[in-house]
Amino acid sequence: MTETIFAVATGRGKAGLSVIRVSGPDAAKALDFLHVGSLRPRRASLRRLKMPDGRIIDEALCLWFPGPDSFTGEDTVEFQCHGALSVVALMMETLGLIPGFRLARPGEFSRRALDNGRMDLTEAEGLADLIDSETEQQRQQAIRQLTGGLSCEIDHWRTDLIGVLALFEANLDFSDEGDVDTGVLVQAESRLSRIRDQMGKVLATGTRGERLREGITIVLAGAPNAGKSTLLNVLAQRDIAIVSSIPGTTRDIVEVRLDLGGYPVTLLDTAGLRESSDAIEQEGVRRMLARAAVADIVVWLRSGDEADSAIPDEIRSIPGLLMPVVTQIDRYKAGWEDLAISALTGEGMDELVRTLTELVHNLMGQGGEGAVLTRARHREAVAEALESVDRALAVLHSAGTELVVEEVRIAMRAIARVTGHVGIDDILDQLFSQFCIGK
Ligand SMILES: Nc1nc2c(ncn2[C@@H]2O[C@H](COP(=O)(O)OP(=O)(O)OP(=O)(O)O)[C@@H](O)[C@H]2O)c(=O)[nH]1
Ligand SMILES: [Mg+2]
Repeated sequence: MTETIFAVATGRGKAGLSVIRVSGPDAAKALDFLHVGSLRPRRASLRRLKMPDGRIIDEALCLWFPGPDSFTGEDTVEFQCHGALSVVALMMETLGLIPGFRLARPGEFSRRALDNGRMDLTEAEGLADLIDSETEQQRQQAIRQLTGGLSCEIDHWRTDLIGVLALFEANLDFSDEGDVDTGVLVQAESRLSRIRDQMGKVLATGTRGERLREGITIVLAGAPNAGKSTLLNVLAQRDIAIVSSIPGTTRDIVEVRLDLGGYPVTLLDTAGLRESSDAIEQEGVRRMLARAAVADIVVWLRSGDEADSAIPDEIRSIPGLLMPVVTQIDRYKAGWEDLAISALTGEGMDELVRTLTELVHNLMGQGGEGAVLTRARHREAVAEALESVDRALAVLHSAGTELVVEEVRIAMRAIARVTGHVGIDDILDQLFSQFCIGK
């Protein structure tokens, strides 16, 4: 028996309103229990919510969504109460008194929407990403996935792969010994090649989607006094890191989250790189190198008077992008080859931000472009499907039909994992019920 669940859907703390959601077979009981009475479906009604003894809890807008036309697909009630901590606490307590009602677990409403076929796995992931999104590009990517961007692409592949199976099926029905007509082979080849190209294109977006979800890391590195902490404070527009003229001021990593042209970025201020006998400073340098080694971009800062100094090998060898920048140009007048800034006067800062944004954009791409794989599990599944399609193409003209069909089946299973669509075997069972494969 499915339990009826309830939870506060809005943020914690004092607010104008709090939305409380109830979903499950007994959701309508909440309306009786709170003395709301009957409601017209999907219409907001202002009602007094009362305790069993008749005392008023709150005056609230009440909504009734009979299943299956609700977010979860189940009967659902929503209360838009006043956002007072006291109201929310009493509502939770009162709903908990209704037999068969319990507090929802995290994500349980979405889980039920998934189980009831109201959305697929990629759409559920898109919803989670939308709620977590901090920047415009993240929002665009999440909305795209939430509205079926990736599932549409996968559905196309699935339909096309079923089409390939159907070609063989139709052919085998009419041939005696399973010799496949060359016409069928040519058609299968062209369809499989098309699927391969489409999958290849989506896979070529690589880890961009994942990067956009997680944000990218930019490390500010350089010799002591290069102006790393000053630059971090200017970019963050807050006084976060300690700045002083004493070299070796920063030892710990100082992290700040930034929105750079709509992209989420974590910016790191680090200890200045130099030989030191100070154990704490040595540890700071060790931490800087460790973070630089896994950063997406390392900005190597040098003050104007050291602009000609070579970039140390430890920094040159990092796998991420390296961007050399000359600092404090208000103090040292000369022509610089690298991008040059003064955090004090703001000279060159626009160009620095523009260049960084461009680098980040190239790493992550535009959230609104095409179908994007936003999780490693998407990438692995599509790569597996592509391998099978490749193998099917390779054996198409030489090996038996069974091998081709088997590879197509594997490809279908792999992409079905992405959307979490079960029942793929049903489609195949139906398709192959008269299929004389392996006779
Ligand atoms: N004139 C001028 N001074 C600057 C500029 N940027 C930083 N400074 C000064 O340079 C000194 C060092 O700056 P910091 O930002 O602390 O340098 P850092 O690279 O963080 O140094 P460590 O933490 O010791 O590695 C401070 O006195 C700053 O005020 C600039 O653009 N112009
Ligand atoms: Mg510093």
